[in-house]
Amino acid sequence: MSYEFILAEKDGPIGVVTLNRPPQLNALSYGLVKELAQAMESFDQDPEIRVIVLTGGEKVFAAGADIKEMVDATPFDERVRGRFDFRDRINKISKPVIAAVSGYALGGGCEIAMSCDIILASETARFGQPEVNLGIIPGSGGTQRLTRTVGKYRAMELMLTGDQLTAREAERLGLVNKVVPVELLLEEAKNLARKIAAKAPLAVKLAKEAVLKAANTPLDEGLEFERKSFYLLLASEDRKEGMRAFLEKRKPEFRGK
Ligand code: CO8
Repeated sequence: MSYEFILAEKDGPIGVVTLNRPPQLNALSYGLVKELAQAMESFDQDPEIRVIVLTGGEKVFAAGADIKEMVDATPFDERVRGRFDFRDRINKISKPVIAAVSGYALGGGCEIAMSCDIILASETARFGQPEVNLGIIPGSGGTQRLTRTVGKYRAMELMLTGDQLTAREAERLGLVNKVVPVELLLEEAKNLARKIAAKAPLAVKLAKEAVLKAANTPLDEGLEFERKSFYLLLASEDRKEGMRAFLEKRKPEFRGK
């Protein structure tokens, strides 16, 4: 499939999606968000792909929702266009998604990064929720995901001032897994993706689901989900292969079954 506002390419078991509206700092127009949902779903359904890397290139991740598109929008326009329906579809991707963030990740851009599973950042990355400068608040998970990640007081300050975090600050606050030089960012993300892609796909899928449950469920319910997933994986061919390979001192060959 060819896209207008993003690039989507395969690199072995990795699906790389690049936001691609550089003159607008990858502002998240409806068209872009729609294509992003389509591309990510297409990789999610592709049996050759095991991990998705989402990036905006070296200069900018995304400077937020497209303000030009929003300036005259009524609540009804927004609802009919269904921006959040596309966002919800992005949140439902079942394969691991690694965000490779360089430059600005602001507003909806920060929110898209936070809805990924792992965030790698270049030294130039800047994270923020500047919506308050526009008279709005984050609309795509920022108030909840940022608060759960960095805690109430830092999230409150960021949300109320619109200030930005540097990559190092974000790393210290647990918002970023690792900071790397800009020229190495995509390769580092792909290396990490390859490492995950070599693991048993069903185990990876259920591990992701179980970790995500931790944010949304009481402990007892999360533990129950974990236990059921554990039993389920005992029935997979890959777990037999994984355990046998360990005992036979060889590399496992996982088939996602
Ligand atoms: N929307 C539309 N155009 C944008 C946006 C944007 N968010 N950000 C930058 N641009 C455009 C500028 O208008 C400019 O275009 P032109 O060259 O035609 O004038 C071009 O990109 C370059 O921008 P600047 O000249 O401003 O570049 P600077 O380097 O001086 O500044 C900044 C970079 C700091 C990133 C600045 O552009 C900025 O503050 N941008 C707006 C950031 C912002 O407020 N983001 C939040 C938007 S609201 C939001 O995201 C709500 C989320 C709702 C959910 C979304 C679900 C997908």
